[in-house]
Amino acid sequence: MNKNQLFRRALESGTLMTAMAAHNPLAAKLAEQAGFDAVWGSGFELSASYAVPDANILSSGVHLGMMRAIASVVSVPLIADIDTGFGNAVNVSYVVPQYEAAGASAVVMEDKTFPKDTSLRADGRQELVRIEEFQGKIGAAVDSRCDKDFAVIARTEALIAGLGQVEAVKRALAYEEAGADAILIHSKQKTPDEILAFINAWSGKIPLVLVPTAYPQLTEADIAALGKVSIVIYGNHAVRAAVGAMRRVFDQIRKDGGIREVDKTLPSVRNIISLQGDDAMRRIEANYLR
Ligand code: SPV
Ligand code: MG
Repeated sequence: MNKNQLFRRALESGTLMTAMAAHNPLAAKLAEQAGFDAVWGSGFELSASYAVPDANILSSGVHLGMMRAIASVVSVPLIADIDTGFGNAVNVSYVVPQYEAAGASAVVMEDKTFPKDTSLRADGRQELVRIEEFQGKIGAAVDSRCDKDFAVIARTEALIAGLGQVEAVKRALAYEEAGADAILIHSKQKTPDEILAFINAWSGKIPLVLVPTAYPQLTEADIAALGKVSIVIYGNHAVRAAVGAMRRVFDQIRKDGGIREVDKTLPSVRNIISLQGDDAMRRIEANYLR
């Protein structure tokens, strides 16, 4: 089975998949080694790694290039975060095949206006496009994919925009009707109540996807028990872990006036060389360098 078939089968199996965010191939490799089922090609993380806001400041080409680099080093499926699809349905028709060709197994597209503002920021500027317009964008995504196993996940930001449950459910059902393979329902409430109410009200046939950053108390066991969720995405834990670790080490080196103390706390250079794929290069060397 190829990655797309694997992802499609898992999506439809009713079991919970876990996806860890990555902003570069190294993070994706570490996520795979840790046992996550998939990699989340997070726009938030990539923006953070460029130190710019998650607001379509980076071009689709920058994100696409990173997705290609990530997909080329991991064997688990990659779910690419294409934000709003970089424009209207015409833009979506052009970018979706590019993400497919880059090695992603799915895209997640959200129903906000382009350019977007990031979802979890307090007082973010959250404006949604009309339901019909987003249905057209889903149709464009579905019809422009080459492989029917490549998944199109529609994301509604109705709860993020404060529009309430009725609007969120109405949008999600409309997106299912338009051909989406799953619905990502996002919330920034500090408790899971809002998400649990949505899941309870969900009468669609396609599975749900959650990003529990704001309500971390909801565990994988809790989510699996709900029965309607097929993917849990950990949206920004790679970049937050990296920021925390770098800060600690950099501060320690400044405090100590050198690297003697931190050196023993860090992964070895040998470990990094191994993550670079050194074994594969040595095999090529042995076979072909003459
Ligand atoms: C991302 O990781 O880019 C996401 C999830 O879209 S969030 O940042 O929570 O909107
Ligand atoms: Mg995003």
